[in-house]
Amino acid sequence: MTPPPSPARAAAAAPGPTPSTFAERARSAMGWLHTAHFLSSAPKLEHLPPVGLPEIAFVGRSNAGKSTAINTLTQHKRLAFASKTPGRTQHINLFGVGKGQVDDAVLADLPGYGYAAVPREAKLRWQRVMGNYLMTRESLAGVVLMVDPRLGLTELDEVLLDVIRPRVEEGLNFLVLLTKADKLSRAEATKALSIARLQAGGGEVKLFSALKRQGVDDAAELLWRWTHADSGNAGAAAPAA
Ligand SMILES: Nc1nc2c(ncn2[C@@H]2O[C@H](COP(=O)(O)OP(=O)(O)OP(=O)(O)O)[C@@H](O)[C@H]2O)c(=O)[nH]1
Ligand SMILES: [Mg+2]
Repeated sequence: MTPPPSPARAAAAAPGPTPSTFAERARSAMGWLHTAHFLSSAPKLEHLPPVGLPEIAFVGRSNAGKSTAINTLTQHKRLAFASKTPGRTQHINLFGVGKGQVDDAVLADLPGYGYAAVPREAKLRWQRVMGNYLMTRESLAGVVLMVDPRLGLTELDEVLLDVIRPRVEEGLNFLVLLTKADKLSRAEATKALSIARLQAGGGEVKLFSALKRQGVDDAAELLWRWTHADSGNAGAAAPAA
């Protein structure tokens, strides 16, 4: 006989009141993201446990701001390792997210690419690992490509776009976040957005600043929707905070 669900699981499954305005949905999504906690860390794809929950990968050049964005979105100071020194993140780090102590999604912080000081062999090895991850990770629900708009989409970003394009065409969620938007004037931001939109081939592109908390609510609400497409609430509401 199946045991009754634990109170935590039952609470997590309960739909709760349906927040209707964007502000309410974003607040709920931020509450959901705040439950993030370290799950596991792996130097290689084959060491990565299959979690079986919808996973969102943060990818991009070294120093683009991936780890900082995860810390900002989850409202934790040092969940992911952020640093001024490029190449800080060396492993694939997974973080579980879910209310009532039941994870219902995973955030993956990936090491950045394009860091000049990395030996060529290590670079190539890492590009293969990441290519494999993006092509084969079954539970992948979405990819957030973090791009420093002062550099624009680089050659390696273009390679990554090519790698994931077939999966995006099959429905994989994809978002380009233009990071460190606080460093741009309004005119520069507008220009960076239109260039990145062209380069991303019509994919969604948004401005993001961890420093000024710009675009944080938008990204949080989107991540929740990506990972709850089957809950019947897709496009509607995050669970009550
Ligand atoms: N001004 C500003 N600086 C930021 C922002 N986000 C990140 N940074 C800075 O950018 C640097 C790199 O940030 P990380 O989050 O470590 O970058 P990463 O993409 O995880 O880098 P790797 O782990 O090397 O791939 C740090 O010094 C951050 O403080 C932002 O929104 N505004
Ligand atoms: Mg990092």
